[in-house]
Formats: sequence, C-alpha cells, structure tokens
Amino acid sequence: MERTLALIKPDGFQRGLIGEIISLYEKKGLKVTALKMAKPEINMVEEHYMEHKGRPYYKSLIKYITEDNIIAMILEGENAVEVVRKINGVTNPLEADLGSIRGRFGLSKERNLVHGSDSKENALREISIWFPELTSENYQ
Ligand code: FUP
Repeated sequence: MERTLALIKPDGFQRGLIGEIISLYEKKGLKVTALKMAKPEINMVEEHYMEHKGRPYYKSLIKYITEDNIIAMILEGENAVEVVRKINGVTNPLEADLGSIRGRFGLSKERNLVHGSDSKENALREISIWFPELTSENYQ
C-alpha cells in the first residue's frame, strides 16, 4: 500500500471546493488516513517547495500558499502517488485533462487548487513536513 501527500491550496478552500476535491480522491478508491486544515507557516511552505527556490514564480507562489487556510492530507492506496497526480491533472489547468481537478476547476497556472507528491521519496519528505507528529510509533 502506497501513501502520498495531497494539499488543497487556498483557492480550493476559498471557493468551497474542499468537499468535492476530497470526494474525488475517495471515490477513486483512495483512503484519507490523516487530514488537517491550517494557515501554513512560511517555513513549512519554503521547505515543501525548496526545489523551486530561485525560480521567477517562487515568491509569488509562497505568498499565495500562505495567504489562507490549506488542507493537508495523507492518501493511501495502490499507486497512490501516480493516481493523485492523474486526478489533479498537469500543472497548467489550460493543458490539464478536462476530467482532472485542475482541468475542471482551474484557470491559473499558479492558483491551481491542489498539490500531489511527485514521487514516493517526496511523499515521505512532504508527509514529515505537514504531519511531523506522525512518527513511526503512532502511524504505521
Ligand atoms: P505540480 O507538480 O504539478 O504541482 O507542479 P510543479 O511542482 O512543477 O510546480 C509547483 C507549483 O509551482 C505549481 F503548482 C504552481 C507553481 N508554478 C507556477 O506558478 N508557475 C510555473 O511556471 C510553474 C509552477
């Protein structure tokens, strides 16, 4: 069984799409095994997006992700990493499959509603950023 980290970004929260987005993951067969909502600390977002530091959009991206509540969740299921990336759609909503979350609900490359880890390694790294309290002792 594989685990991945998904985020519903501030625009998903502001537009009242939390329920619909989580429902899409659940209906595909993934299980939500941890979930929280908070306005994130800037240092957590910087760690999360460390690979993007220095890119032209980086500052704007950090400002957007920290502007309001986000929902962080761990999703579990067979091939969870790849499945969540497919349900989310590619980064630019204009190019995303119309059946995906970004393709259905998004217009902006920056405000693109959701995040999904891009590899098993990054899933582990991102889970420890957003759920530091879940150690191997209390979360198997
Ligand atoms: P994704 O894996 O689809 O979430 O996309 P990336 O990891 O490539 O990018 C992370 C986030 O940076 C995107 F969700 C939005 C933002 N971004 C931009 O705003 N402009 C860009 O040109 C590329 C990414």
